[in-house]
Amino acid sequence: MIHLYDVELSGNCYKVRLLAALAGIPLALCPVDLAAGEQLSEPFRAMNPWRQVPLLVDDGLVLRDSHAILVYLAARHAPAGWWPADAASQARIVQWLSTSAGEIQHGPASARLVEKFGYQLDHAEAVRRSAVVLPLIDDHLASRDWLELDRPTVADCALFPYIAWAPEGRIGLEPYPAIRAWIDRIKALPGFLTAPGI
Ligand SMILES: N[C@@H](CCC(=O)N[C@@H](CS)C(=O)NCC(=O)O)C(=O)O
Repeated sequence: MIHLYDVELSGNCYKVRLLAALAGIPLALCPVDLAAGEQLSEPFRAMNPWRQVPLLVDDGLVLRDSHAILVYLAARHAPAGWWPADAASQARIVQWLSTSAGEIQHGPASARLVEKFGYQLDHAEAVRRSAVVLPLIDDHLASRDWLELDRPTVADCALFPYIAWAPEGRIGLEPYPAIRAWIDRIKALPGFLTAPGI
């Protein structure tokens, strides 16, 4: 059984739960109580010295980082299509994994950390960064249904949580009709898994 150390309100964890649900990969969820500092405990640190979720354990393999986990699960356990076989298609998807870890993390995800969880980050800066990346994504999606390869892939799973949760960081999605339509398309996929506030 594949185990995911998980926090329900973490977008990084939701990326993994979403792919698993859409691709039909059974996961055993192991909830981690961040507020109680469980990620700092000795048993958890022994598995992940970075003290972060998500953390995946599969048959002796221990993996941290949502994007590494997405690639592994899709390549190893998902039906063909979620992670393509050819280098050019893989690289096209990795563009979006980098966008997720960079512009999205420092934009809408950071704004939500401030508004929902009280983190001492610069909300105005997160709003400014969101106002750069969201129009680029909206333009990109104006002429296609999915981020790459004309089908849902791990790229869509990586970007969905923090974009769909952007309003929780006081970043409205009204100016972005193509993003809103993409969110609705993802929600309509067979097996879609929701999360609180989505
Ligand atoms: N690059 C990592 C970032 C993971 C991360 O920041 N996880 C947060 C939850 S979303 C965490 O575990 N924080 C631990 C803490 O707040 O002490 C990924 O993509 O998974």
